[in-house]
Amino acid sequence: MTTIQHGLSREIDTVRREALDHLDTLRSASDATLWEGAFLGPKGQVTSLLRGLGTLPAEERPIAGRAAQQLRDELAAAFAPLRDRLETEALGLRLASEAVDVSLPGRKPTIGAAHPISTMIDELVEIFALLGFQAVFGPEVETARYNFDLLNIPAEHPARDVWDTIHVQTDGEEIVLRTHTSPMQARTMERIQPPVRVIVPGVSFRFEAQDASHEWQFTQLEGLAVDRNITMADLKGTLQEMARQLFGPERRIRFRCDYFPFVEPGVEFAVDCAICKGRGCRVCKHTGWLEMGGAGMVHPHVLRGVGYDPDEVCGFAFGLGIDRLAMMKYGVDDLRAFANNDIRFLRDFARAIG
Ligand code: YSA
Repeated sequence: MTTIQHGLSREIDTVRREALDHLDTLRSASDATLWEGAFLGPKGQVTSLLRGLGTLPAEERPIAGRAAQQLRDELAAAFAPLRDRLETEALGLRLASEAVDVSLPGRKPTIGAAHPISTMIDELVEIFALLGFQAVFGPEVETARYNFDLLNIPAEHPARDVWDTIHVQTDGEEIVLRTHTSPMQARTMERIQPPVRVIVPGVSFRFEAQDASHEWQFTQLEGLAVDRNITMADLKGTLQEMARQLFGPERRIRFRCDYFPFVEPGVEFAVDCAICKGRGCRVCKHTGWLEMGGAGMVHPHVLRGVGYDPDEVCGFAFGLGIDRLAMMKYGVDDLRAFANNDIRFLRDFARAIG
């Protein structure tokens, strides 16, 4: 053996020992990849040994080449089964971690429900439909002409102060957020001829302090019936039947004289407080009764204002507070609960009324 062959043989032995020692320490597929790169890869130690053969004298190359090739084959043979085993283990681990557990319970979708006030409106529309009333809807931003003038409340009339009005425009035509649903009385009568029987559910707005029975934005239900020979008894019977259908026979109702410029005579309509069962509480201000609305026989000025002849036709009208009806129906002691969107209240409510 020449000196050169001797040196190469030592070098091959060193690489073999190092590679085989290192092979024993491999524990994962990524360890195996690193090992392969370090010894058998294009920049690995065995490959650089083979490349170095080119620098040997021609007569030395065949022997040295065989020895280096033998090392390569030997290491590749030792490495292949180990790499296969480590790769199979890695695949097993990955499959186990990515597996879908089909026994896990699914996530329940959140199902919404109608808002209590919407439920109340639907119920009222149904009750009044059975009594022959059709639901119509009108603008929430209204002219003073419909909100006041055509309801017999001209400018400078002191009754305008009763409705704490939110103005949208004061220059030119006076525009307001409607303070009640009553403007739809004139709008409806201008459009159709008697007999008229409509209800108007909708939002109203007032610049008003809030408490358990007052909101600055609330919902009303207007009612209007115009025909020949309509009397106060028709009004009373209609509201009595509505209350019976809505609350059941045990809830008592009360009519007392009241004043509204657009009716003559006028009444206030109240029910006995469902919160304290008429004994008196903070909601009914310790009277045992809660006002639900105003009503009366349509004033001749209003009929004349829309072109009807008050000698030929007459009618009744009413305006009910839907939030207050809902308070009494569902035993809610603060009407602000309907507007502040506390999800727990709405969820309990949806559960309670199914
Ligand atoms: C009267 C006669 C008619 O021929 C027609 C309608 C009316 C009612 C009149 N337009 C009106 O608005 N009267 S009212 O000011 O007494 O309100 C009627 C009802 O709406 C009240 O009884 C109450 O139930 C409700 N309401 C009024 N202001 C409220 C309110 N609800 C909650 N918050 C407020 N701020």
